[in-house]
Amino acid sequence: MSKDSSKVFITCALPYANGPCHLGHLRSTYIPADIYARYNRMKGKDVLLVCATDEHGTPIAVQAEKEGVSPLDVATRNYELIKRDLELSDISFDNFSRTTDPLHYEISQNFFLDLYNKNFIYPKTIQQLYCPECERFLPDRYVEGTCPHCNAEGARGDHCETCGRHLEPVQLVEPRCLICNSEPEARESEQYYFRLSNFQEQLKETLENNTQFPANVRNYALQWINEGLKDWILTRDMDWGIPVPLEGADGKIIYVWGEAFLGYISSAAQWARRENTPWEPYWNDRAVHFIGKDIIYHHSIFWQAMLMAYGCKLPYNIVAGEYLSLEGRKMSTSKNWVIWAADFMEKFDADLLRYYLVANAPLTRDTDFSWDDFQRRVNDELADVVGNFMHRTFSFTHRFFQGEIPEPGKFNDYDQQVQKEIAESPGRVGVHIENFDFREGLKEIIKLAKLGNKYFNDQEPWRTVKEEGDRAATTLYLCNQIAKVISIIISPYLPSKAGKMREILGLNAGNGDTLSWDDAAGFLPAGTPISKAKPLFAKIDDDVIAAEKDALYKNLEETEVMDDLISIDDFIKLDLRVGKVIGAEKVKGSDKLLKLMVDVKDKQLQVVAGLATKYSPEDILNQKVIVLVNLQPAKLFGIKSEGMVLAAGDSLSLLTAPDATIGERIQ
Ligand code: B3M
Ligand code: ZN
Repeated sequence: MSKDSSKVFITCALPYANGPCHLGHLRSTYIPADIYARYNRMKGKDVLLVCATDEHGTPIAVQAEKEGVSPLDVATRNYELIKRDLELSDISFDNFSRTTDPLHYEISQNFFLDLYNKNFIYPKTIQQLYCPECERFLPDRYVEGTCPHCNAEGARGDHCETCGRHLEPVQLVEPRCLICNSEPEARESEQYYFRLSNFQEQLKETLENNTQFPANVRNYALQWINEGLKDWILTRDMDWGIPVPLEGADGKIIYVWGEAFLGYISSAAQWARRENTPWEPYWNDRAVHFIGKDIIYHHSIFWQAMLMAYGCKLPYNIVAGEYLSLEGRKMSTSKNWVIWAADFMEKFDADLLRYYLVANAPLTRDTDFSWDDFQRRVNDELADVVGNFMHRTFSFTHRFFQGEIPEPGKFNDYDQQVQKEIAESPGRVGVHIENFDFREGLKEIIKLAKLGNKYFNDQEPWRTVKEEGDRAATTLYLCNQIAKVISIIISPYLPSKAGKMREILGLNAGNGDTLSWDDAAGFLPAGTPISKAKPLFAKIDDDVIAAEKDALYKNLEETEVMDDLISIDDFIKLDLRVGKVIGAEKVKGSDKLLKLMVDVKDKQLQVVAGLATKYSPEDILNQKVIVLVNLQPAKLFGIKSEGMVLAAGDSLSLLTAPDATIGERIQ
């Protein structure tokens, strides 16, 4: 094969070792990276495709603490699962490492030290939450509390799910330690910061001038940069992680995002040691990162700034795959609204998934996995178009030409047009892949198979074979050439199916990466033996899809039962009574609140209610209302409120029970 000596360093975002892979991971990151790697290998480039599991970070530590095992146990278990999932998906890594590997520790610590020695990392004393009960500083995710912005409860130390804002643990109102539930206190602690703000201008320039970066990456990143970059805290007080390699920094680790990127390098370095060859030339020729869109910030800003500080070449591209939803709903592992890679691959070939996820939408758009659509694309596109074309070509060759590619006659215009398509398709598909438009490349291949079917139909070889002349031979000659070029250029997308196609054509059936892309359009000589056609793509039956949907929706029902329904015991806890409003006045300074006195027979409760925009004190006085009487007292506008008067949400329509007796229980 033609050898192009240039090298490509390709990485996939390191999956967290806190669970196996699902289809979302495969769609956004691993499948596109693998297509790109396989294509480049076929182009004769020297490719290094690396990844590793990201094994530090609080979620893994929290999970381990819950299970009563070590974080390394949790990480190891998940490393095995993830590695298996990625193998099942046919991702052709040259190396798959772990961030708990000693080499990764060494490389990350050296990198940290380098930046520290260059004064890009500096110490600063800050307020952090300390749990006196557990006797330790609490990392972000060990704390929960009320969001200071939107008042939502259960906000995490670093993020409020309700309003989406970033938080610092010390900002939480009424924080609680997630380990022991006691209230942590703010204490001073020294941490190390990375001078991210120094790189504001340089990053801006890089992003503005880099026309290679896809629009989603550039636009997001430039927006953040324009909002202004602050220095970034790079260490934590915690056991699980890579120790900060500085004196007096005992008990401190490098923040997981401060070392995870180095996993790209340490995985390559591990490979380089094994292969006894340097990895640096790969990085220096061209580095391409494949990531999910949720970590664009980290790669375009943090990582690039760290590389600038270190003083090495920046990545050629950062390709960010957008989200995959499932049957129109957001995927959720906690609700089991998810398809795990291993479950999928137990029933279907990886290539069907690879096809579907690429064909479904461009990488830069969110898209949806739907079982019906998956079935439709497999049946209508893979089976009916590609499979059918190959099958009729190979069967016909057997039936009428003794299983050999026939000698063609003179090409007419139509034949020449087909010949031209064959010659041009590898180039066209290649350009799309080089531009990271994987879907467009795949569409070209399907178009070629469609052309093959049309040509076969138009030429009617079943008729011309009975006539004088070599029309049928020419038709089948060209159809076999179409099959051949498809069997090669579809290889980055569907490596295993492509191997099966090539097996029939007597070509290298194994790893397509060793085939030359540029020679793909070369014609097989007449007389080349063709094996018997074997079905390449079986159609998926309706009942198979129905069973998958049933299983999936059952998960949803089960978790919804758990999530949304309460038991009768829960309901009984609510002490709802009929009460008579015996006093009502406006709360001074508020146009929403009324202060009510409600008689519920055995006591009188003071209730502050948000009803003033709809009811005047006179409207409400003497009404028999429904009151929740066992509510924890709270202060509203500085006034004590001991219960809740029920009203409909938006309309504020008051619930009343005119005929009921005061004190009667609602049940
Ligand atoms: N471990 C996974 C994620 O946020 C994270 C990626 C690290 S890449 C250096 O998707
Ligand atoms: Zn605690």
